[in-house]
Amino acid sequence: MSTHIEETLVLVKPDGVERNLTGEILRRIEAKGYTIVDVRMMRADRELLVAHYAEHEGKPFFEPLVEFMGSGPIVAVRLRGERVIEGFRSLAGATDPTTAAPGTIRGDLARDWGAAVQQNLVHGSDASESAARELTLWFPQS
Ligand code: DAT
Ligand code: MG
Repeated sequence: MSTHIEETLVLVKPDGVERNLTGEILRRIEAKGYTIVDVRMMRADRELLVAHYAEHEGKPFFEPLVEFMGSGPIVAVRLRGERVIEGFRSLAGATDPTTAAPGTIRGDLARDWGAAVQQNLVHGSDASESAARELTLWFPQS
């Protein structure tokens, strides 16, 4: 049987760090069996965030999103595993925390606090091309 080991970028967003959910989120990732290859806590500057969310530039939620992502520290994780890109997206749940399924990070731990769907705790790359691009942005040395 062929294997498909790959890497993805996970971000614990400022709301996750602020709410002391970093440990709970990393616990779920490790319990699933994925490998944390690298982790760093940092504040992202605007240049990094604009590059990270380039696909959303021009959308009405872009500026508030960049502002929110720069509002506090973020924990960036390089994660490795079999089909981890798809697998972490499944652990994270749907973008809108109000409708994200129970059992998922967003479904269990996030909700609409009046800030639309912005404060949804985590980011996960959505494809191998975006994972490679985003990992280079957040982990330029590794
Ligand atoms: P995801 O984070 O599930 O990959 P996305 O890439 O479509 O979702 O959007 C990136 C982030 O932007 C998302 O986590 C929260 C925010 N966002 C998306 N759609 C939004 C909307 N309609 N209004 C406000 N924020 C939104
Ligand atoms: Mg996305």
